Amino acid sequence: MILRDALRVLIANWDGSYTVPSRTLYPHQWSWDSAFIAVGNARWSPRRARTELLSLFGAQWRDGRVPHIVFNPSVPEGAYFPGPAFWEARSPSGWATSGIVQPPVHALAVWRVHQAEPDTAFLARMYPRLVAQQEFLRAQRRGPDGLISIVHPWESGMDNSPCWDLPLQAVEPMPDGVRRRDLTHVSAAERPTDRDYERYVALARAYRDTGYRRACAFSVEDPLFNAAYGIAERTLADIAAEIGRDPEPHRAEAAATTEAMVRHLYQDGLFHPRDALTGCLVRSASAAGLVPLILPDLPREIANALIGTGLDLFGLKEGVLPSYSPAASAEFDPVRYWRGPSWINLSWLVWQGLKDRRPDLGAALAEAMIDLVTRSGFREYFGPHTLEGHGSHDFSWSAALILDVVAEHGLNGVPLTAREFGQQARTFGEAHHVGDQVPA
Ligand code: 2M8
Repeated sequence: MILRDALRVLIANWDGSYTVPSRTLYPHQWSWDSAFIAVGNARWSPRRARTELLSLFGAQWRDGRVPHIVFNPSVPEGAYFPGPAFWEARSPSGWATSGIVQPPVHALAVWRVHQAEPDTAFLARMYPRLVAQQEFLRAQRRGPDGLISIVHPWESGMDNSPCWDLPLQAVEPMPDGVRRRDLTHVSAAERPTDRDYERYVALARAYRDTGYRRACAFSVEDPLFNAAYGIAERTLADIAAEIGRDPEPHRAEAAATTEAMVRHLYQDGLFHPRDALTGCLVRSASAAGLVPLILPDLPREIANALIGTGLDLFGLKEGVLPSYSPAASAEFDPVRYWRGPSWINLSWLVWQGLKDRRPDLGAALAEAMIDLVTRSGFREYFGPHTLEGHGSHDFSWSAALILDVVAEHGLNGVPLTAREFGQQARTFGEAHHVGDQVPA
């Protein structure tokens, strides 16, 4: 049932060459959403997963950046704000895009797709694009300590995490307010405040006005983003080896990133963001600080300390992972967007780092993710205590990543063989197939 429901969401949100995160709230292609969606689609339609990634990278800029939104020209400007008229950006291939990026989890997705159905031609096609994506970050975002900065909260993917409250104070809000579209679809109590939006838009406009070249009033080294950058290098080493390229430089870069993160972002059992403009650590209690568990070369004592914090501050034993610790009662909000609710993608990232180090806790997290969607459907996020769904309905990465969790962890404690899973999924998928347009 859960498999069929997940597939139904993914099929309904498919637009021919990519998947919209949500038909209502997010009617275009989003960068890290497409990576997570490809991880799930790899389990039943690797071809569709490859198409999703190729179509995203079809809008890559000449400088290597992969824009965080690729706009569908047939969706009206007013359907999403800020839309193409605001960003005024176009990829060399002619797509209207935004000018900012999101965490580079795409190499991981490419590798998962290849593992599901080996295809070295696909790897060879993606490799230079993934390398260019990393080179953009090194060229334009790397600071003297070897860490990558984000220049907008939207680049973190965890848009209104309490981590950004302090750094955002340096941003002057838009004086005349902004015309939001999100509140047409979701209750205001579950979305960022108007004041936050006024700052997001002012900051995006300022960055746009530099030609998308220079950081403005916000520049932060985020642990999730840097962990994604590090695991991308580690995965690029595997991809390089598979297609006869040299994996060593990627391994070295991954190791250097882990080391820089431990030296500069780690404190008292958790990774924290650092404000690159002031040099100050932004002490916080965000679950983003647990994501470096994904880095295989993280020193064992640091990994153990992170797991200890996961147990103490994030209730890891119970499984449901809040995006921000309820113990930080002044900032924690159980229903508002990235300020506390549980998200499937964040839980999945932490699960990746946990399942080999602590299989018991990994299993609890997997069960909790399955339980959340079984009770409340494929919602965008969930109350970590009530388990109620919030944000948009039929949300793509919640559906996709659950396919991946079920394929690996099984259902109701019963492991599904790859064959059983594939059969169930394919039978339903083929019956509801819509045409894929493979990008050139
Ligand atoms: C949310 O972000 C967009 C802006 O990019 C928004 O609120 O309008 C975030 O949850 C982000 O991580 C996600 O990629 C995007 C689409 O699902 O929605």
